[in-house]
Amino acid sequence: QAADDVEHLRDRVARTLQRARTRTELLTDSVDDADLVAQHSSIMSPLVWDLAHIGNQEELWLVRDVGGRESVRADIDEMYDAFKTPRKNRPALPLLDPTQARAYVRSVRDEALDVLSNTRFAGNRLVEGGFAFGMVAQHEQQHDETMLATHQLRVGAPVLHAPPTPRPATSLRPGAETVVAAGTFEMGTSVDPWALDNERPAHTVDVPAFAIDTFPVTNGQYLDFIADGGYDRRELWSERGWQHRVEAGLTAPQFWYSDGDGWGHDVFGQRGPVDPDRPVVHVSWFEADACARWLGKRLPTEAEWEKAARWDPTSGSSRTYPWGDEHPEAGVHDRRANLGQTHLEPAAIGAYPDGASATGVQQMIGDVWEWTSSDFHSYPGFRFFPYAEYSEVFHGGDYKVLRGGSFGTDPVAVRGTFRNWDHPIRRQIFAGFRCARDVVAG
Ligand code: AVJ
Ligand code: FE
Repeated sequence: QAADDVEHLRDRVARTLQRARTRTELLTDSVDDADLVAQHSSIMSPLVWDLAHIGNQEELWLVRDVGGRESVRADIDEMYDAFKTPRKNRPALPLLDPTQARAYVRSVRDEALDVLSNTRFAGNRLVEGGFAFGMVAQHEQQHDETMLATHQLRVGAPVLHAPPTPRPATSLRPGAETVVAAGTFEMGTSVDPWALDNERPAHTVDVPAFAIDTFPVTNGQYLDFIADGGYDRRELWSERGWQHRVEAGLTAPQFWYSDGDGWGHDVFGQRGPVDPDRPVVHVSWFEADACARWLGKRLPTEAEWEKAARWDPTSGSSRTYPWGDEHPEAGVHDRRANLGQTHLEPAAIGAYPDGASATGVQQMIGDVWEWTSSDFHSYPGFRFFPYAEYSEVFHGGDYKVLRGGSFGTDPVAVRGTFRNWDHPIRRQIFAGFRCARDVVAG
């Protein structure tokens, strides 16, 4: 029985690592070498840096730490350490060229799979439940989402293609709301074996009653905000938000262009009209905050978002995903969530009724990352594990928490407890938002 469990976990780990690698290869083999080494934006790395960095992290954690083995390459750690080498300096480094980077990640993977075949997932916290392997798979998928954002920033003929998103079952009203009753719920987790340090530990949070939008805010709602002068009305913006809006000259989401009488956008090199039924994406926290105010609402707190996603009023317990504890299917069209770069855009609201939470809120996982009003802080009892640079060093910085994952996020890299964070000015990430508001206890 125990041997069966070990075999089963090894199998799942191997498949999860392979799925990440298939995605990485698609993102790095679909452009030519000149594109791979180019820096498409000063806030992004050259794709070839992401590629070798993925291999380097896998070497550090699986080959050297878990496996206790010799280095595959001991001389490149510093170059691929995100802290020692800020993004803007990366293009000037003597990086591995595309051929070397591909060979490097292949050698590391061969070693890591050998380590995997020898592990029994016991003996220390790093390997228990397959944690280090899960962490490395999530790390690669996080960079695959970052590389997808780099693809969106790159100019040139389209190289990525995907089938269309499903259509909504019925037409649904943007701005529809669900009320979540006041009371405590369990936030975070102490038991999910692949949950990262910042999702831990589970703790009880008391949340006053609130209303939350059933769907993310749509392009249609956002178009109305623009048409109503949203970008020119100082009173809708926070002080920092207004300053940024003026300095950066913001007039619409990133990648939108005005085509005379309407708005179009550029999606992975393809220009087309903005679909009013899909969630808005590529907005900064400042824009989300202003639009929520224009809608007469506000962004949800992180606790409100998680309660709406996980709390089951019948049992009083918290689910892993809005629909329950069953993992979303990877690499295929899942009926519950738009994840995994299966589609290359958010789906229209109402397209995933099977993914609704116990409280009836839809599309919380997948489609677009959702900005919350919360700053990124640690939970009570937090201890970094296994390294402080994953999240501890960002706690208390100028970061807002995002929840739920996007169409670009792999299922292994998101769940009801998963916490993402970014600077409030950032909008190259696949981020949108949904609104909430207080409800007066009656
Ligand atoms: C959790 C998405 C903010 O990309 O900066 C990748 C993930 N950490 N390598 C990031 C991460 C180290 C991280 N985010
Ligand atoms: Fe990284």
